Amino acid sequence: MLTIYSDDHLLHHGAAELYRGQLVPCFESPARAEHVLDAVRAAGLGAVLPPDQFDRGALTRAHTDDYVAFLETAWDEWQALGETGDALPYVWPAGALRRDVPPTHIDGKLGFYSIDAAVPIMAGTWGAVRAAADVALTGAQRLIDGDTAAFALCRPPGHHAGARAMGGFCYLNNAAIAAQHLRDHGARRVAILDVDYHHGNGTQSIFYDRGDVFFASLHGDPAVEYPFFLGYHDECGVGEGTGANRNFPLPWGTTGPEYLAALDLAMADIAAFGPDMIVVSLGVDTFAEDPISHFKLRDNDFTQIGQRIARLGRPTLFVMEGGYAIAQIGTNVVAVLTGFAG
Ligand code: SP5
Ligand code: ZN
Repeated sequence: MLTIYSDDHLLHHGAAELYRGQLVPCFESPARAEHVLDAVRAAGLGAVLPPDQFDRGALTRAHTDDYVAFLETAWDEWQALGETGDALPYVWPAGALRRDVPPTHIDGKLGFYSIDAAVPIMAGTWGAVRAAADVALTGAQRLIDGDTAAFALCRPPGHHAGARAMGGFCYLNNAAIAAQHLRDHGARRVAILDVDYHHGNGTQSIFYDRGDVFFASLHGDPAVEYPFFLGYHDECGVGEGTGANRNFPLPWGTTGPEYLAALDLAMADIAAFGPDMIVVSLGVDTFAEDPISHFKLRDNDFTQIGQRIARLGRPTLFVMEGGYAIAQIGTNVVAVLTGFAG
């Protein structure tokens, strides 16, 4: 299986995020992608290629133009204040506050265009984010050109980013941008399977009213887990998207067999939908030793996830999302990919 990868992710290296009243070191680090790349090479998975560059228009098929413009200029606006540390939001238009008037000051924009404070912006963030989207788009293009599978080694991840909001370490929604690219270039129906530990709130919201892109997610129950405010079982889609969204919230402590039983249900839904192509939001923060998560999956479980996805028999793009057990992130990702490749 081909892997798409760009060194430009190194440009993004957040210092801290707000958690339980403290600024704590970012779990989402450059070392994550380096470990995955090392494991891909060690396993002899296949060629590793740099991404092609895609037009900005491919980004605004999944995000609003004003949001992309915000990401493009946020660091310059922050720096113009004389700040040298990472830009972070601190106030949000929640509750009865107005969302209809975009602020002009960068402090207001940071909150207007985010759902949380786990999204530091520094000098290289936009370059890294843009490259990650190109990595996903290049993988999608390979499927269009006839490859049966590709691995987009994206960093930063994307599935918490909505059409006009960053959050949860995510800025552009790489999986959503790739899925839309598949739709725009030949696939009539696309299914996105999100196996990251956290609910893919951004991806769900982008396609929630769409009948042509099915979204299924297995994740920690939002009653007790980030992102808390989306990802429940009763979220089934709206309008033309009714029936094209499926959530499987699972309790803390979920084991491999329990997880795989839920995955079989998601697989049946995807098969019934009848997609031409599949996008997998591949997070391995379901791992038993993940430092911020509470599932109990082991390496053999990851292999079985890959095997089950392969049974759908459709061209499949894997897009890297979360996973914070640095020492094992590579072997867990490669277990899914080699399980798929057989
Ligand atoms: C892509 C992805 O996996 N994003 C996850 C975002 C999770 N943000 C909330 C993390 C809460 C951190 N908890 C740290 C606990 C350490 N004891
Ligand atoms: Zn996650």
